[in-house]
Amino acid sequence: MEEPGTRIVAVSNRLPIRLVHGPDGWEIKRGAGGLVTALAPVFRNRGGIWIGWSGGTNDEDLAGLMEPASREAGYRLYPVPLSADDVGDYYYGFSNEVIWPLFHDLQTRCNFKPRYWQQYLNVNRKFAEITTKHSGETDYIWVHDYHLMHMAQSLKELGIERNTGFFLHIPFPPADIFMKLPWRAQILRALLEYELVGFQTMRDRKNFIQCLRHISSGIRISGRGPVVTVIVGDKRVRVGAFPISIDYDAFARDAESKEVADLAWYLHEALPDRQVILGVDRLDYTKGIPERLEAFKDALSRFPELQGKITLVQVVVPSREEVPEYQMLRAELYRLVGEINGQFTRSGWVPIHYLYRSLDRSELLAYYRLAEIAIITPLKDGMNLVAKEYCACNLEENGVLILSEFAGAAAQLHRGAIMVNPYDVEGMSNAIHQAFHMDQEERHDRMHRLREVVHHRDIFWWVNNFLKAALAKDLRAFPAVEDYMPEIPLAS
Ligand code: GDG
Repeated sequence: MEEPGTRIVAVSNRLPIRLVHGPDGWEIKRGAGGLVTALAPVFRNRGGIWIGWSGGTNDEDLAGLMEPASREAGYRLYPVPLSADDVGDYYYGFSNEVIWPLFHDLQTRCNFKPRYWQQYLNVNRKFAEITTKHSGETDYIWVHDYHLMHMAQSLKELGIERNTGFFLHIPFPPADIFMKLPWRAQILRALLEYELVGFQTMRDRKNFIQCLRHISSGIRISGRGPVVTVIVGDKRVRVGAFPISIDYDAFARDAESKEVADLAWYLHEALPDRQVILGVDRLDYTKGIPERLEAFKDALSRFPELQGKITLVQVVVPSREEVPEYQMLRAELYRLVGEINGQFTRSGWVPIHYLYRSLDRSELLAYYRLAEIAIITPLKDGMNLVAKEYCACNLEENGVLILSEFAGAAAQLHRGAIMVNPYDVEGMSNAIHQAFHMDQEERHDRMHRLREVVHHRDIFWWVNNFLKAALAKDLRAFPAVEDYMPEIPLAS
């Protein structure tokens, strides 16, 4: 039975928008990245509230922009104002120099500064205050990702009762790694303040439960299947695995459009008589891009029949460019691409086409559609939506997916993909060779299988599963947008 009044309040570090300084001052554009791509279709259909940081530090200038942005998005946006200190220590510091590397098993990149933790607590409290201001007791507060693990506890410290759920988009590391975190007990206890904690895979859920056993001996698990109840003292918390996904139908439909088909044809015409192998990643040291370039180089050396017959199109979307480590990675990629192209290029063939920019959606889909092979080899990844998007757009079902064992997506896609260890350069090079020579029948069988999985386990399935575990109801039980945003006229 529908319970009117329950609406979703999503809380994430960033609002699903980007601020761009244009000739007439600030303009708001749709944000990029996995979380926005996943949740935007859900909110577009059902409305809701989204609370997050705007990405700037002078939100007074932006107050007037939120109304039109909310109207355009179809859901309400409320910014959490952050100071430069907040951004430095909570975002760049604790989130990106501690949790991000640690949770991707790269603990040597961590910088465990005590002051980062203090600011993480302060900013989580700010998010809790804004959430309190804009939500009511019957709302469902759905908190996203590693920046806000403490938020449910912050709400409780403010004396606020809400039904809260948390979803971690990145991996949860094994206990051997997690236990290095100086604030391990505080983080685990804070996560237990949510009513539901969701992970991408069963592996992440298992790691989390093992870490809980390290800090508390009296843990009991009740139930079976993807969602179980963890009982610690008098606390009962639902803990589940919910592999995030994409709006499959929208990707498949848009890939079929004339615009994308024409663009794909045009782009492939410029690369005649050869296979395109595609990589698409945010600039990040977790994505395994240098190792992949080394593997491509190795493949060109050991399998010379590939020369002139295969082109790697590597798209790298700029990200966290203010951070020195990311600047170093960018420089390393330019160096590697230059080295490989310098060694192998010959008249009429450049082995790597390197695109260091964000593509518009049609261009991205055109590349997905035209690529005979996709190579997605993160060292570790919560899920990796690019792998799923490639499958959805492969309408002819003749593409080959090379996928890292350490992407969350591997749990669902390992049967159809060629699986690789992203640290094994020769293994990846062999996989490129195998994919290049794969016959049409095997390509079709594998891609058909992959597309079935992504189709049946799409983003709406993901949201439904999470909400069912959280509230025992699915998306249809949430009111349509006009029921609770009457003062905002919908798109005219
Ligand atoms: C985090 C986790 C998890 C990429 N290039 C362009 C572009 N993109 C879009 C893709 C995709 C998204 O960005 C990237 O998502 P990923 O999942 O691959 O990676 P993260 O950004 O690291 O996301 C990840 C995800 O959260 C969701 O839970 O899967 O593991 O790390 O949707 O399409 N979009 C456009 N132009 C580009 O050039 N328009």
